[in-house]
Amino acid sequence: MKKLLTLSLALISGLGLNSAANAITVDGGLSDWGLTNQWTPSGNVNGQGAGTYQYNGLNIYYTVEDYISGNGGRVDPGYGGQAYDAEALYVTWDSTNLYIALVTGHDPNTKQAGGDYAAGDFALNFWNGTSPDSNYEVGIRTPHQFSGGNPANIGLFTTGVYQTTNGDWLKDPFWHTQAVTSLKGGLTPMSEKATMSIQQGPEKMGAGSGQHWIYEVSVAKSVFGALLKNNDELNVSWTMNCANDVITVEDDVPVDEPPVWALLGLTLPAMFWRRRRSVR
Ligand SMILES: [Ca+2]
Ligand SMILES: [Ca+2]
Ligand SMILES: [Ca+2]
Repeated sequence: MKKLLTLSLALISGLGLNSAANAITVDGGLSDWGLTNQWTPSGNVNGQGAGTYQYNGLNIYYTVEDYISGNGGRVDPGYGGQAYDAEALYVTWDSTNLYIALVTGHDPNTKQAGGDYAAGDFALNFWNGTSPDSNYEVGIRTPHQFSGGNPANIGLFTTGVYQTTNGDWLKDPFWHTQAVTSLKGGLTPMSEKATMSIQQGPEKMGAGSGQHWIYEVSVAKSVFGALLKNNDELNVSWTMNCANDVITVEDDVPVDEPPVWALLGLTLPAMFWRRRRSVR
């Protein structure tokens, strides 16, 4: 009897922790995604691939497209090698937030000048059915603050979230893809902001090494409103303003579930009662 009670309490507190704790901290580090210097907790998926893994109670979707070397620096559809490599994109939800993590070889402080192209913004496409539509409903702005010589895109920021139509986006200027790059200027952000941390990442990530930068983002789930009710899928995309390398990750839109406490309230007493009876 006492053992059972202890077990039940352990189960309750364990589940409670998983559902309530902020499993992701927006700090530009990926240990909370289960990543050190490999692309998934279990390995490097060959530097290429898409899928899902579980970590710390989170269901994480990923896409990895790591350019290593050769091929004239082609990062698909454009060129530029490591400096224009969008390497991996991760997305997950907890009970309150959407989280995004990006690994790229593109320096967040790259200025748009002399043939160099600045970082784009995060583009969110909600959709239904078997293949994505090409309408981007939400954008999250990267900081793009280039005051003096300061590395102003490195740090912790609160940044604008925008409800968008495709007309609010700049498009791939060179490669004839449907990709969107940056939000246009002069748009009005929603009242709720996103939190974004941009930091230099590990020298070695996956099979490749060199400079890596991490973008880590959180946005309150409540921002998306009816988009969550009306859609099953979410594609998150990111690229630079030249769209030399576009990366996209596909995720399920979370369905509203009854809280864990309500589920436990219904099932635990029943389990407990049955076990007691069978012991006698
Ligand atoms: Ca983190
Ligand atoms: Ca790539
Ligand atoms: Ca859409």
